[in-house]
Amino acid sequence: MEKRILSGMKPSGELNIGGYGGALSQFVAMQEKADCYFFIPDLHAVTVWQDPRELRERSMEIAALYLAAGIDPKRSAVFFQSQVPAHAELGWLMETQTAVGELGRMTQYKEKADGRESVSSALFTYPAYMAADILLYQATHVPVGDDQKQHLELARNLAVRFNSRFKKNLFTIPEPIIAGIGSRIMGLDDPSKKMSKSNPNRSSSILLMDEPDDIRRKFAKAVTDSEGVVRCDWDRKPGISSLLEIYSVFSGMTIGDIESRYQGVGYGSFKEDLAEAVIAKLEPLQRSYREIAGSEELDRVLKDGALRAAEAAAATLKAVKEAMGFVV
Ligand code: ATP
Ligand code: LTN
Repeated sequence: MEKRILSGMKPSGELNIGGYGGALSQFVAMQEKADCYFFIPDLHAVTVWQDPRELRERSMEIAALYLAAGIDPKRSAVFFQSQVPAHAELGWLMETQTAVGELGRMTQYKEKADGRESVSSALFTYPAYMAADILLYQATHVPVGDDQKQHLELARNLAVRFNSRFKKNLFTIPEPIIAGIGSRIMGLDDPSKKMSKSNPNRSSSILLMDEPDDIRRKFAKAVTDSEGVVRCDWDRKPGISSLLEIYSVFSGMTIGDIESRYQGVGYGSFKEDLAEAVIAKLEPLQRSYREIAGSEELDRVLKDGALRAAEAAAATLKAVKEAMGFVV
């Protein structure tokens, strides 16, 4: 069977190296080997409050960053979720077969709802819509960070459920692809929490568009431990372990090689070299971003991507509606 890949990053804030390690760097590596759909899940961003002007700007920024990172629009469809109405339509149908109990167990929901006086019902039902994003394109593989494992499991369960309740082979059962290295990059200020776009503390994340001096300053201040030994140990040394993963993603070196290189050397020079490795990778990406952002070519790519996506999505949606008993 042909490989078909789908994934996306929400325009809920400025992209950071967490999303790059867990997702974006994988997208680029995979497009050679598969039919790819890389979308911007803007409908999902509004499950929490977004300022309308910022949402529009962030959405265009992410689209430009996809291309700047190396996604080739000739090979991959790049598009906004909100421009393909089939996402919302299949999302509704998914919701009808999803139990409230299943959604209540989702840890991302629990974390995002924690401490808020009121949350939108969309934040709760959103994993059923994420399943629709994936199943609409009959995706075989979905590259995501570690935090999305549970959502992928729900998408798989829903695919199996539809296939058994309505029609055999209606949906392809998608496999998650979770990178060995880079799938969990933690906040620089608190290594017990993942580096997140929605965190208002700007020094907890390295943004893809950060200036070199900001990157050096943020790494220098990153929370570590008092042992003074550069080694990977997620239970006892989550700060250093996460920095090692970042180093590995950005330098291509293995964790073992990095540990050997910094034997007997303090955290100071390890962090300085880490900053330089990240800057070296981000500089060309930022240069290319500046060329692409605001260009007519980007508008054309997005329009073409939405058309290609809508065509693929329409075929699945029609089959699902027929199987469920709608008059089509
Ligand atoms: P938010 O904080 O607003 O929920 P996010 O950064 O978690 O945003 P997305 O940008 O939608 O969410 O995530 C896009 C992809 O990047 C997902 O596959 C996610 O698993 C991955 N990702 C996000 N943050 C990290 C991280 N810190 N480490 C590894 N992968 C990550
Ligand atoms: N839920 C993801 C973003 C997302 C996604 C998807 C990822 C929405 N739909 C489909 C992969 C496939 C998140 O919160 N990071």
